[in-house]
Amino acid sequence: MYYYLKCIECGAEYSKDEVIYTCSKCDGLLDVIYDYSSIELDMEKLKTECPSVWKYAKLLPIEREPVTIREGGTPLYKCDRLAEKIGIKELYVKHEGMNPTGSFKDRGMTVGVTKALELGMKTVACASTGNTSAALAIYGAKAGIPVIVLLPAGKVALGKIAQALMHGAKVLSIRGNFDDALALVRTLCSQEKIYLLNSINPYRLEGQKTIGFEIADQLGFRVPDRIVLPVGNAGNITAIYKGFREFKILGITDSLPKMTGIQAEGSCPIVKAIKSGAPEITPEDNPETVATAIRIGNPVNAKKALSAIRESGGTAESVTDEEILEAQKDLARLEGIGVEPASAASVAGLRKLVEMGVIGRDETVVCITTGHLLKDPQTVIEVCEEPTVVDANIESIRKAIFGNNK
Ligand code: AN7
Repeated sequence: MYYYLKCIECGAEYSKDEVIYTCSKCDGLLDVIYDYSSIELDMEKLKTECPSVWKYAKLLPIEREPVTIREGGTPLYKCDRLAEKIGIKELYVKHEGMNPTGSFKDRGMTVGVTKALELGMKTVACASTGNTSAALAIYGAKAGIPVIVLLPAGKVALGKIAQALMHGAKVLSIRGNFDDALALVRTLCSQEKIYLLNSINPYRLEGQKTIGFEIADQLGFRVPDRIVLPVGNAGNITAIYKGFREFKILGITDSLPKMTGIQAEGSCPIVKAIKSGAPEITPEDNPETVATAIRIGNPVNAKKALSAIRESGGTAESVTDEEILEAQKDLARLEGIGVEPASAASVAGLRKLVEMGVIGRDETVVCITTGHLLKDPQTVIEVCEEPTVVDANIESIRKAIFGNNK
């Protein structure tokens, strides 16, 4: 398969055999470039096979047997009760929490870890707000190679740390935030023969673009008007847009969705850049939010994400922690969809943008819920009522359920 890497800033090109993350001339972000005219898809298979990351292997930059634990193929739920509450006609939720490790990061890691093996790299590393480290730990374990993860101390949800530890990663809790951890792991990977698997690595995003493929696929090769998703490092919004663009280039679909990114109010450099029209983001030094997954002040993929949002006619909006937690309950109680706080930002953002009149009530919208409820049990304990403790007899049970009058 023919493809190469190209700098989005200066256009410099790099061979697929190079271990490189950003342009060595100008430090710009790299994109994976294909010759689409040489890609032949089996349309019969595309229309009949169940969605999964590797269903779309002809559009992925991998030649060897993949390191896979069956990622992708997550459900796209039609959410009529939630749609009614928000006041829009057609709402779907793509629940990425149903991936093997409970987040969308598995899509990037099945491709990224396979690429590490292809390049002959024998150790992999990342910085993470949690989910990336969980996914890397698991795919590294499956591949049989050592994994190093750098986490911001005290700011990673319990379920994610549990995964990184149990699957055998070397877990370093650093006294600093995610942005500090990312800078450090980039230095480490430049000094040692360790493969960097944060989303600055363009191959990660190739795996994640399959979310776009799957949404079109699951809607019968129809494209929704809009995709709404949480934004942290801004890789996923970039990747999903690329997926939709590729399906359009290949003639499988005929339009593009408006890419709409949601950030937490205390951590929203992309939103500020979109609202001010600035060409670049201004990093935030002390990002803070209950949605620790997206507690990121200096998103590395900002340049790509700003283009995706602007080019598609989308937008970006911020939401408060309270709005996030309310949306988390709505997803859970109206639709049976259990998500971690960052994921609920998508629905909180949709509600706000509908109320503001920015999103039309007749639009077909897909919200991406990026991570599973069980990733962050601690926040659940803090925001839900405690269990009622009762004596082990039927009278006490009845009293607890019905009160005194029954
Ligand atoms: C649940 O794990 O950055 O905008 O280190 O875990 O592509 O960064 C997590 C990000 C949204 C944001 N929702 O996606 C990490 C990390 C959840 C996440 C995002 C993350 P990007």
